[in-house]
Amino acid sequence: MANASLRIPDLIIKKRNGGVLTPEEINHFVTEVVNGGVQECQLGAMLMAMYLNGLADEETVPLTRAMMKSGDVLGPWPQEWSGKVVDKHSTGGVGDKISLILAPALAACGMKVPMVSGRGLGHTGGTLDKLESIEGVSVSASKDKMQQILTEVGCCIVGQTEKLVPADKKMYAIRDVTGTVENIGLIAGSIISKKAAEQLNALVLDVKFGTGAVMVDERKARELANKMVTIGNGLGVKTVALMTDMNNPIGKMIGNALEIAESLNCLHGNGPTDLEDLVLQLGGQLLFVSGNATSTEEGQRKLKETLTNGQAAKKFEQMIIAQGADSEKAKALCVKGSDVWKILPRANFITPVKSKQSGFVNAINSRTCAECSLKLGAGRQASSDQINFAVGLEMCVDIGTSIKEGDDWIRVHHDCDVIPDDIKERLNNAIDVTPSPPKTILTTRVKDIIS
Ligand code: IUR
Repeated sequence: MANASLRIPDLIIKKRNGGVLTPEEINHFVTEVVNGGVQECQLGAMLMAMYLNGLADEETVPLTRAMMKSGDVLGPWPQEWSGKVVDKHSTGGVGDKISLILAPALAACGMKVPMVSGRGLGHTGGTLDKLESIEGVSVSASKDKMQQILTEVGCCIVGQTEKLVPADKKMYAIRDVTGTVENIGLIAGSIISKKAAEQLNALVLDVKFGTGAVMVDERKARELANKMVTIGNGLGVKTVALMTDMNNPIGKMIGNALEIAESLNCLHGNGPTDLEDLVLQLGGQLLFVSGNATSTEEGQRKLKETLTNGQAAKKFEQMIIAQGADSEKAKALCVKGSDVWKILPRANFITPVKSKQSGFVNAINSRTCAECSLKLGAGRQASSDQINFAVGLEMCVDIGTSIKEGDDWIRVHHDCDVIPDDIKERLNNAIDVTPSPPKTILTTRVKDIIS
């Protein structure tokens, strides 16, 4: 309810002067943002005051709660799902297809995963775009439809509706044009409000740092992770964050259909080790913190079993059918050993790029790979851009692989006749080959766990 005694200009002045807004003041402000009682210039001024003076935890928790309550929330979920409604959020990385594997694997463990996901914009790809590379799959679903899929299958991956967290939509649009995006409290509030609106019991956050991450700097990423964990727990969602290394792309594939193909391999227990490790580590934490495993190790074992016994792949098949895929095609796609390229879109040309040096692969610049993939058409530079689902990159080497001059190190899947020179040039520079093997090769991307 609007509180007539609180004037918007007074709240802006209080924050501008370094004051700490009360939950009532924050509630009033957010309510008025959605009701049209705050002018855009006032919202811009408040966001700048928040950006410059920072937000205390006493402010971020009520701010996030008010944002979450600004529109529809999912649920209430059936009583028998209590303790089982879980989700994961990633801050975005290159080749990040974790959701496509983790959601079905969790569903196969009896969890309910109402995953509201995003589209790609900029250098990282979006889970929704990847799913849409499967013909017929729709990523829009009403609340009722989501509940039906969760009842029948256990997981769905869909986009945000207009009604879910409308305050974030308004605030983000103004942050984008007022230089106030990069504030930890505002970013954390924006992310957690959307996840909390799913009415989760537990949430695991994959907070990435390194060349391919949105937040390159590890210290900043850690600050964001801590803030999100505080807010999530403050809203009653058991929240844990994993700090993960994003200096090299995840798995071997970058691009929409290519990442679906790699996800299916992983769902059948044949994924690249770094990809499977991250799925198991994130999911193991989630099963543990939600009380569905006695330890993270037990959680990991349960999930691993679903990848080897075919249950996770079956859940993926059921999920895409429930979201609109043709059932015969879905079955043909998801059966173990399937030729997925009979179903998925394939690029017209596959051209290898050769190493210019002999030695050992020391690093692969994930940001450069992502930007090249984007330029081939796998992502969008503006939100209205059309995506080419078939194009992308397929890496032939791992960190530490011994390589000779002239060996293929990456294959470019493209629809243009020849790979543009600038992409070739950039890919030539994306691989770092050294005379001796790297001193350390990461056995896991997980650097730290914050709970
Ligand atoms: N993703 C979000 O959901 N919100 C934000 O503010 C940013 C990324 I930056």
